Amino acid sequence: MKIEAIHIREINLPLAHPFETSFGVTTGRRILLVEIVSEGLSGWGECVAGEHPYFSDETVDTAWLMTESELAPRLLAEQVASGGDCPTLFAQVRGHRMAKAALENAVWDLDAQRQDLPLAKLLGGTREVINCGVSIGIQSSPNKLLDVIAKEIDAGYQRIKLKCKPGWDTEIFSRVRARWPHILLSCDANSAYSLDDADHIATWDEFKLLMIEQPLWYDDFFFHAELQRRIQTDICLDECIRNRRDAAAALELGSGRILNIKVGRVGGFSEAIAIHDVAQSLGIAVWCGGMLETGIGRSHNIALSSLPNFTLPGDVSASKRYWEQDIIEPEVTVSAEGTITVPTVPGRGFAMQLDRIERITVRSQTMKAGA
Ligand code: OSB
Ligand code: MG
Repeated sequence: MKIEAIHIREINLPLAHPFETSFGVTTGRRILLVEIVSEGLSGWGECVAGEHPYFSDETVDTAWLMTESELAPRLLAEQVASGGDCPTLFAQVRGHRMAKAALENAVWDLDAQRQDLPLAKLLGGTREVINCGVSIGIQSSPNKLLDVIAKEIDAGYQRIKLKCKPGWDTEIFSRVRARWPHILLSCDANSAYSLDDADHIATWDEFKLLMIEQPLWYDDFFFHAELQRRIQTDICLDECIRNRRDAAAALELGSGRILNIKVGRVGGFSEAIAIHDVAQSLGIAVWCGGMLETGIGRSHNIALSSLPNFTLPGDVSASKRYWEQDIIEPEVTVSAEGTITVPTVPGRGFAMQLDRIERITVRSQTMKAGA
């Protein structure tokens, strides 16, 4: 495909509700969006890097710099036939997977439109609906948390994930289980514990959690294997899985028994699909994680979640949980059964609200082929 221009922009969007994890509170997002223009069509991508390097080492500013100075120029200088060509094109650049993913996913988004295919189909998706859970941040009090959970269960969500950290864990799980003995319940520590906490974490087995997500260091899967041997509850890996080789190594080591796949964390759809396939071949369930995305990243997560081995409810939920008003049309909505319908129209299946995007843009740049 002949790529004529790449527009990059940063938008600022306040969250409808602050989101607190073991690594901090997010009240609004600075988000890098990329738009790839070719033959009258535009493919869009969203970079999930945060404002600070707390979840991963990338930030919106490092992603901007890498996109502008290294990645976009490669895409403009070479011919790509599909999104699947991007990893090779970007391979010389080490790391910066979230920046790479935004561009690669925009190429897939564009290719789906060119081929008149739903993005989900182009990725190999087979599901008509995806199953949705919610990730609930640390709250100001346990009672506030119970109110939030009640609301999400009423809305139909199939799985509740609680952000946790030392001091917001055992007591909280106990209160939630006392009220809802049978819901699918999990927790996500975002690396807030060490192996010294193994006996403490083992006491959570009584709460029959579906999984414990990334309890130990963000870059470790060796010590997670030791922890997994000492507890009954399944460990789910998020931060530490960067690619298909990490997935294969971690599953072989026994570091966890479930994988959270985030398309930004692993560098784009190609690698996300490869990890999905590795897990499937080993009989390991995966689910799609979220990074507080706008409708662009959210629509891409919906398409990815339609692949066959996404058997557990993911963190992909309704736009209104994040934004007063999303930047796509229609917004993402969730049914009373806690599902999202996978679009069957060509492309990502949601239109861009271009005027609104323009209004919330704080910086932008255009790069052209041959310039
Ligand atoms: O660890 O899954 C995580 C949000 C930001 C950074 C990391 C994580 C999260 C979430 C929220 O859990 C998922 C979502 O609702 O988008
Ligand atoms: Mg996580």
